[in-house]
Amino acid sequence: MQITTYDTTPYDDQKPGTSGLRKKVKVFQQPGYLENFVQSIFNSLEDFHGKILVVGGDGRYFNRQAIQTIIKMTAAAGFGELIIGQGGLLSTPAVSHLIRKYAAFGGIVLSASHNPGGPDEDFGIKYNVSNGGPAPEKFTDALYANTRIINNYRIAAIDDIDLDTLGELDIDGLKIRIIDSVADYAELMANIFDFDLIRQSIAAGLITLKFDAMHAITGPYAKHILEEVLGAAPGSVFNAVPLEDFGGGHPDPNLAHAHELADLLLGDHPPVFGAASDGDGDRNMVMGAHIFVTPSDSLAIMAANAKLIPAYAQGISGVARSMPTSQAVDRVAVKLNLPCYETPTGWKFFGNLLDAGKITLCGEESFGSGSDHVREKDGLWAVLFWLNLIARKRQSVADIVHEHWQTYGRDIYCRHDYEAVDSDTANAIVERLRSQLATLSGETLGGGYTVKYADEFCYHDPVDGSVSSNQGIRIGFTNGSRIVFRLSGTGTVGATLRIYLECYERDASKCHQDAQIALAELIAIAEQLSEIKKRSGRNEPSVIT
Ligand code: G16
Repeated sequence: MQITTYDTTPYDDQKPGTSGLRKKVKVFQQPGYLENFVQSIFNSLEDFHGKILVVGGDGRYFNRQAIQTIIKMTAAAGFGELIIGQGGLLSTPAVSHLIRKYAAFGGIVLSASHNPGGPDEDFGIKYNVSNGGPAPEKFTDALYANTRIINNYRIAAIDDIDLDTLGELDIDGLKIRIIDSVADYAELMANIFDFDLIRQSIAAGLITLKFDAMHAITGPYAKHILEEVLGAAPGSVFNAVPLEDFGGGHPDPNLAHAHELADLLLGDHPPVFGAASDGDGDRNMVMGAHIFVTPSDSLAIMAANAKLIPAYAQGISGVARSMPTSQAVDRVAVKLNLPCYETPTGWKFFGNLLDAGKITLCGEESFGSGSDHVREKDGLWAVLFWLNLIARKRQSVADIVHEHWQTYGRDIYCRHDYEAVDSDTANAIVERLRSQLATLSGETLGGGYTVKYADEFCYHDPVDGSVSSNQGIRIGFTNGSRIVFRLSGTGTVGATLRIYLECYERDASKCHQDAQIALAELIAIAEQLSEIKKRSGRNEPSVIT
């Protein structure tokens, strides 16, 4: 195999964010940009010669070109085998599963998740380690350091590979396997859930459903599992063909962007169950007839009912949530006497807890939930969990949620995002908040919200002892309410400021209030403290979820 070494110079903007490197496609198309980053990944790894690498992406614009480049660089780097999804397609949870199933050294996921795709939109690349999960901070820090000093990259002189034909190739000792993107994942799901029961409930008409794949990666997975295996009516899965630009949509499963689904579920004659997932298939939104389930509530309900699912019938070891996620799951943990961990935003922080067996279920407010079956959040897994639950409990989604609130009370929750704010303005807002932390405790804000604590979240990983500081500003009140401020680590334009708001309502008769109304006073306090509207010149958040 002929290998050519090309001289290069570093780009200074290749610091991985919350979940890998995400930039505009045009940034990735700069000469050597992708190559620098991929070579820096390889330069940060040791002892991978002859081992397996899994590669796949969500099918967005630039996916195929990037995969051809990565194949040539992988060959030059000395890996022994490449496993690639047909057409270059693999959902993020499927990559995680394949790494684990085939004991691969690691994997490369090509996706910018829920961000839009197309020549003028976003692309992304992320490295996952041998447990199947996103690389930990220690690795991404080393990777970033390597991007700052890189001076060459290596490419093997091999022709482009046919990504569409299943089968095996051997190129000068490098084995390349093009595999069915769906089969292994579908088998895994069948081993977790009671497919027979779900199938019977669908056949009996007890469950009707709609799944919006948003023209993203879960289309083929959902078509196969929900329609072909479980027997949902043809057309139950819609927007099912992955497109390079997601059909011009924004593949973010929330009420703002999955509006086709929301209109169906909140309109006349809704199905029993509705769901959507994002660009790379790791996020989920769950709805029932005339009800939206917040991701935080969904996690709590899953934890409370895990015993009804075959894979978790023997009990779960513990639960975890990211810090800005509501405290609903904490209440379940207390009642069931389970350990409960609070981690920084970013799925990578759950990896150690899952590997150590300290938790079985985990989730985030950002429409992510998952379990120890893989090391990524998993959109379709969450959908199947809910279908299994509905089939077992023979209740509507609304009844399941209301029964939960009856038992535990409701953590009324919402998130306000201010997107594409000028970076200097956003940093000044964070600094302003930071400067108030030392003196806020004990103060009473609004009409009677007394500050119990005000700090910046710092995580001490209980497994490896690593410390992650500056993970978001928290202001907790004596009545259990909370405001959290964070800068997003996944945006590609300016800065995205997130405000997470929650209050607790124990009285079930008051649990049905509109979240924006119940949280109105906290929203006003958040503005008083941060002056986001005043300083950014915005009248309202870009998105409310
Ligand atoms: C990624 C991470 C999640 C995180 C989310 C939002 O998800 O894996 O853990 O919650 O980003 O992060 P941020 O608030 O920093 O934008 P995804 O689905 O985008 O890969």
